[in-house]
Amino acid sequence: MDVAQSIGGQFPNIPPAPFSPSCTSSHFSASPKVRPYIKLDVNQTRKQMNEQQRSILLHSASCFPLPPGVKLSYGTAGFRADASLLESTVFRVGILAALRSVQTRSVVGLMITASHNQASDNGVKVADPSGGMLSQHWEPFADTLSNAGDPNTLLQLIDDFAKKEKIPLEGASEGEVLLGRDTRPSGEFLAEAAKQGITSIMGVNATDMGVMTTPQLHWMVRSRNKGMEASENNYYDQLSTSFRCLMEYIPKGNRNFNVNDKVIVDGADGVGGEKLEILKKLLSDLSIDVRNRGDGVLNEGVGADFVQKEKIIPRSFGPADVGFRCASLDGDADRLTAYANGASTYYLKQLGLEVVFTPTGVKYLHEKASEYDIGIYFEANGHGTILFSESFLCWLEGRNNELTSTSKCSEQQEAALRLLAVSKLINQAVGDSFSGLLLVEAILKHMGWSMFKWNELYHDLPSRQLKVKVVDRTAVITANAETVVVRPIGIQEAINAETAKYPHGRCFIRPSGTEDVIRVYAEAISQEAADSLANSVATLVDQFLGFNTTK
Ligand code: 16G
Ligand code: MG
Repeated sequence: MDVAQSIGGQFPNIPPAPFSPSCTSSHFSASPKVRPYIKLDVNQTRKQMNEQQRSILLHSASCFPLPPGVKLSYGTAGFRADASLLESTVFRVGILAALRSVQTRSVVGLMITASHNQASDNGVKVADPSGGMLSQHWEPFADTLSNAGDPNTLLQLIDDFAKKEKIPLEGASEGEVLLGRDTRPSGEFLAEAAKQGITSIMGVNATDMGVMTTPQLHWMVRSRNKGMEASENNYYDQLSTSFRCLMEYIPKGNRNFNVNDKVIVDGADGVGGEKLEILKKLLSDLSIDVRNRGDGVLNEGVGADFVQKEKIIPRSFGPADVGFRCASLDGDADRLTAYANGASTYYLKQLGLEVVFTPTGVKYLHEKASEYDIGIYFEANGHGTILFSESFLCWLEGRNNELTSTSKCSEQQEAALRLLAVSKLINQAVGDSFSGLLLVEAILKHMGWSMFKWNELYHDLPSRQLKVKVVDRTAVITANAETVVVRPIGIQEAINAETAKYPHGRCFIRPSGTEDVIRVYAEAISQEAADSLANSVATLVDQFLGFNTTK
């Protein structure tokens, strides 16, 4: 079943397509022109439209040459690099997103962000019609397309791929790509390149949604394809309404228990801070103090990644905040400060829950979680969400209707209503720091737990994460959801021997999907032991693969 069918997608109402962009500089205007009507017989039309398509592509591609020496890969979550190198890549991803929209006859998303990376970087990724990440079988095409050396090669690649994937490019197709970007200064000119790429495929429209969080864009794509209202205000409305509903159903005994209604949020000086300012105005039961709203440098000494990796409080937080609940978002607001390591796995297993591992990356977790009625996924770095299957939600709606007629306002019905509200509060398309934050607040209130009580459920194991520069990170091949290294031969045995020296020690290495490094992660019984294990294994990595600098 293709994606459009599986989500019951409805084809959007699409305005006239732009036609034949002309370029005078690399940033040209995207004002749509109406396609002229040419009256020919069917075969002639097909040929004529193909030629139009070819010439549009050749012409626009010549405006976005690949900078010499640049070779990028789609990676774990799209392309990322210094923004000055990305214009051509973003243009090509625009083409790819348009082709995906034509193929699936659905709305697709294109997000320009480099998340937690430094402000001078940027990146681009595609949201599939389901609202999730781009289908993995399109990733090799993303790589070859973005690295095509000249317009003719690019055209040939598109032609071959369109044939293989049965994407109709005769000009009679329609499509729409929603375009979002974070607050990086380079976002605006890269969005122009994306528009040119999108509109280079005839019949496809680029809808610029402006500055938004990554989860907002994914949510909009999903909602549009489900035929639901999908504006930014609809998003705030859904989150605030479901949060209010959860507040209404707090068990009576716990209503006044959690005295402190304030939470302080570090917005990473990115898009999350400014958008949270809008959302918070709609929430009456919670007071959110947003810091690092964009007045400092994005991700510099702030944000979820900084807090998790450096284990330091972010800028603008100090002794006066001790005792308050605090949270950090990342640069595009799809992460909420770290909440998982080996100790949480152990705790969940003790509760009798099934715990499954996947390789690193939202796309793998999301896919696995969608196999369950309720699948909760999370990464140690703060990505995660909860997925409810369509069939479970359908059953729950039915159960709720049944209870309305037999036992309205019973505890059972309140439980059903709560679950339904959770399924609307938590972003079903992708991990979302806003919905994660609000759900945590609702659960603490529901349970009548203070932050201290919550913190006492289990104790995180001390851990350390390091990165090591190596000659070629692709030389590291892992298996079993990245828990075992199979290449280079001998390194896993050396890691095992080192780890065995530490009580409760665990250590994994893997090539990063976003940086040219090998990541080393270690856990042990004390911070000193975790640091020491991580350092020893980093030395091993350097000996096996590196420049041998850590002697
Ligand atoms: C990206 C991924 C994230 C993964 C991280 C690993 C998405 C939206 N994000 O941020 O899931 O944990 O890369 O990066 O897919 P690393 O391989 O450099 O550690
Ligand atoms: Mg992010």
